[in-house]
Amino acid sequence: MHAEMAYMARDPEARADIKRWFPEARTVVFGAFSYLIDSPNNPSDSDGRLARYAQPPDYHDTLKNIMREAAAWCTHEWPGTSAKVFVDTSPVLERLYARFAGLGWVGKNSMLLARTGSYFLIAGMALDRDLEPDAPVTDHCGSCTRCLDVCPTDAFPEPRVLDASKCIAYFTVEHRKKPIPEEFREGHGNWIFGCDLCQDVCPWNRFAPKSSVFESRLPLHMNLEELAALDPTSFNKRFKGTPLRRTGWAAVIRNVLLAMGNSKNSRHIPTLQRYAEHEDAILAEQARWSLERIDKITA
Ligand code: B12
Ligand code: SF4
Ligand code: SF4
Repeated sequence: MHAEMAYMARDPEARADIKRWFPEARTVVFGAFSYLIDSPNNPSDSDGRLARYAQPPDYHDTLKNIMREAAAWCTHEWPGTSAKVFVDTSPVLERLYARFAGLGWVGKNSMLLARTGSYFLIAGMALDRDLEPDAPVTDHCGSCTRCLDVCPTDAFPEPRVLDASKCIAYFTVEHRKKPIPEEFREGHGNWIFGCDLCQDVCPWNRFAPKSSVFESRLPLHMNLEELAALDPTSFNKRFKGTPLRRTGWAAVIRNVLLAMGNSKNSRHIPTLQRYAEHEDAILAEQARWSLERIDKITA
């Protein structure tokens, strides 16, 4: 259930077997890095919401650097050892390996989850050397179903299985060059980048520690009108070094226009009217849908 993320279907055997990617691999070492910085505080209905992982600067470089330092330590400590580092980009089923490495269990929301919650990112390295493995962690979801119940787009066909083609995190971040399908638009609420609903309700996240490696680059809420006023150049400048830059102006503005419609706030009507005439057909259509939604609500 990959939606249209082509890279996910690439080389499936290597993803499941790390030795196809690094034949000498004997051990996989994982790090978990909390990205919890702030908590959302009373957004107004003129604000859009960002997922917590989008707050720090794009995490790939930070985590790669930390793991490279760890790899350098290993090769210095054990001469002749080779190590390969990976963060998202390599063709490895990272969560599966991280689970076997004892970092946590797979929660019903499909996140890797520990007694200290799930607000962490993972990064790994493979070594051509045997190390004593940690024991896998047992499942502590019990009879809880909060994450399954809260998902506004019904993205869990069963516990622990995510249908990415229904997930707000997928639509707002990865589904860039197409409109958001109508059936999911209302469910998006005010999310403009990612979604944390199925984590925010998880009782284990009450124990989540604050990040010690990431600093805040963006707030969790951003004013929709200010975002809609950005053009591609000012957008790229404003979001340089953040994950919003990779998703790009057109897709983020599409998300902003959708959030304006869902806000039910008539103050967004002039901006939506302007975008309804935009040369980008996806933005124009989204603006018209949102205008119609506000009209219906305010009538
Ligand atoms: C593509 C991708 C997405 C896609 C699709 C996600 C998906 N589940 O398939 C989209 C865009 C939707 C997405 C969303 C998010 N993502 Co993402 N994503 C990835 C990426 C790049 C690949 C994931 C992948 O291969 N999926 C395919 C499935 C088959 O594999 P899997 O999910 O890794 O592992 C599953 C199987 O092994 C299976 N499994 C294992 N054991 C068991 C046992 C049982 C009993 C069962 C039934 C299943 C099962 O369940 C595992 C967990 O889902 C990874 C990085 C990476 N390379 O792994 C980050 C990653 C998974 N994402 C991450 C994050 C933070 C998020 C978001 C929270 C971001 C946000 N706030 O918007 C959301 C969470 C949505 C959710 N509830 O899962 C983190 C998760 C960290 C963690 N603690 O788990 C990762 C690991 C990135 C990282 N470097 O840390 N993501
Ligand atoms: S991230 Fe949001 S849309 Fe995706 S599964 Fe979780 S609650 Fe549902
Ligand atoms: S909300 Fe409940 S069911 Fe979902 S992951 Fe957390 S503990 Fe498990």
